[in-house]
Amino acid sequence: MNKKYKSLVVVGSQWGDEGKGKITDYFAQDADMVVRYAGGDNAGHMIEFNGKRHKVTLVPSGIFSPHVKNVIGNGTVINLHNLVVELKKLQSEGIDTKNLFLSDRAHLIFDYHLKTDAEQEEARKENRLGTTKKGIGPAYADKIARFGFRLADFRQPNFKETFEQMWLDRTGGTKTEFEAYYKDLMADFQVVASQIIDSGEMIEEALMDDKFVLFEGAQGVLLDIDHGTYPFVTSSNTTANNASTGSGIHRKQVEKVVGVVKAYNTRVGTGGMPTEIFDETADRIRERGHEYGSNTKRPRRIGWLDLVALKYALRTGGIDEMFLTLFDVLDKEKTIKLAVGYELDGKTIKSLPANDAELRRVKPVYIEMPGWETDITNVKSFAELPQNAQNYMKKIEEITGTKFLGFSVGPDRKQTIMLK
Ligand code: 2SA
Ligand code: MG
Repeated sequence: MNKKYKSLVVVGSQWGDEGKGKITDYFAQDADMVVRYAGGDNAGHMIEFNGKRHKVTLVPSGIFSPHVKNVIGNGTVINLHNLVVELKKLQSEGIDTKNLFLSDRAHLIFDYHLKTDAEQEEARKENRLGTTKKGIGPAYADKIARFGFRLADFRQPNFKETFEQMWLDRTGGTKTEFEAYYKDLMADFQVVASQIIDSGEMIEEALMDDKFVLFEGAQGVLLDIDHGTYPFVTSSNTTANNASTGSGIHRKQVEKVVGVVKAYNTRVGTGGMPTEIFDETADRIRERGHEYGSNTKRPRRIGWLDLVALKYALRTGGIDEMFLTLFDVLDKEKTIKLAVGYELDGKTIKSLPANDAELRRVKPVYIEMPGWETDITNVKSFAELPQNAQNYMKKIEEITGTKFLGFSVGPDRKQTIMLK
């Protein structure tokens, strides 16, 4: 059904946790390949089917569809140890992981990156970003500064010596400690060694062969290192623009971009969030939506859907169509607010300010919509939605000028409804 596209990118349109894993898994059932092009094991993608809940962090969500090849692209950062732990966990749940491939151009996260991440957060004091402490930022910093190591480097004859020098410099550890670390590293490497490939070549071949390739974004547009709410962002380009660079194909091979939009906003970590709310509505939404960090268990901040931020994300993210998720979480609300404008220091502004202090001062202009106060978790079509829920979707489309491709009313695969 979804094979009408050759390639499709699924990205988050807010601050992450929009339900990308679920939507990717839905499309993956018809796909031949699923590719992760950015981020690392800071992501947490939840997938539910046959009454079971699964989670992936670095492994693409296509792993739950046995016919799908899953590729971790060159734009990602890989913690080999955590990857092996993740693979073992999936195997223990009966999931076959042999269809996983890793780009030899992907960079690696080592113990010293984790340590630096924690130290930098500490040093930032009240300005800490609230990172996942997975070493993501320091690993990308090393990549850009050309101090990084890639999977391909394991093939270098002098890899051990070069890496030893870096490890000793960075950690201040002893040679004996290095030997122990290196032994574990090599053991983890051996687990995946036969699955290391050239991701660009593998994807290109699939596309030439008329296969359907899905690109799975991590985090969301507003956490993008360039377009997000800097400095409270992650260290990669999360937008669909990076699907090509981060996987080794060219931009024309990316056909369509689907932006996953949660029915309300959440954010985990620091930074401005104009529509944030703190009352019992926020608590109700947090509980109903299970809004806790999937890796770190941190309670997520809750807010009304912010259409100014969403329009910005649609524009910078090159999003063609939207997919509404966690729609049923709003079932209990009597009134639902939508931010349709921003005021900064008494003046109307058109879009998201680049400066975080300004973003924190922004006053959203709201419209209020009556809620549907009905359980929609068993709805099978748009027509079956209560009128007020239909109106909510239509209003978002009207204000953003972008159409919904579908919507989701619960965590299960079956609770996904396509509009066409
Ligand atoms: P990092 O660790 O350097 O990428 O953190 C930088 C900022 O990016 C945010 N970030 C996330 N936001 C939402 N979800 C993420 N994944 C996990 C999840 C997070 C968790 O799915 O729940 O378990 O807490 C994710 N990863 C990074 C982060 O909060 C910082 O604001
Ligand atoms: Mg998540």
